[in-house]
Amino acid sequence: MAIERTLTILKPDCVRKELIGEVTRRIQDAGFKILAMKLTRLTKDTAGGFYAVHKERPFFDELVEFMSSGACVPMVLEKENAITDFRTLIGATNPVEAEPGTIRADFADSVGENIIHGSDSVENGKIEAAYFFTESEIVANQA
Ligand code: FUP
Repeated sequence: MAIERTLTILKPDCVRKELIGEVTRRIQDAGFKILAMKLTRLTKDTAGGFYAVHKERPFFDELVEFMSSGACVPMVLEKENAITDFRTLIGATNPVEAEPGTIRADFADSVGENIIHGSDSVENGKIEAAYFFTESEIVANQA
C-alpha cells in the first residue's frame, strides 16, 4: 500500500465542543502523522469555495453558514492508505449511519454538523491541502 496524504478539518462543532484534543488523539492513535495544522476561521467565501462541488445541492447554504460559524482546524495527515483509512476512522457522513466507535458516531449531532472532514481521494486531498497550506507549511521531514 502506498503512503498517502489526506486533508482533514476539525469543524466548528468539534472546536465548540472542546474536542480538538480528543479527536486529534484518535487521529494520532490510528497512526496518522500530522504534517500541517492551524486554527483558522473560514469566511463564507472560503467555505463556499472549499465545498464548491456541492454548490447546487439544497444543503449548500446551510453548510457554508455552519463552516463559517466559528473556528476550525485544518490538518494535512500522512499514512499508508490514508484516504480510505481516515474515512473508516471518521465514519459515514451521516452519524446515524456511522459505525460505532467512529469519530462521527461518537461525537456528531447530525449530517450537517458532523465534526470532521476527510478527503475522498488522493487527488482531492492535494487540492484541499493547497487550499489551506503553502508547500513550506507542510512539514514532511520531521526527523
Ligand atoms: P463527506 O465526504 O463525508 O464529508 O460528505 P459529502 O462530501 O457528501 O458532504 C460534505 C458535507 O456536506 C457534509 F460533511 C455535510 C454536508 N451535507 C449535508 O449537510 N447534507 C447532506 O445530505 C450531505 C452532506
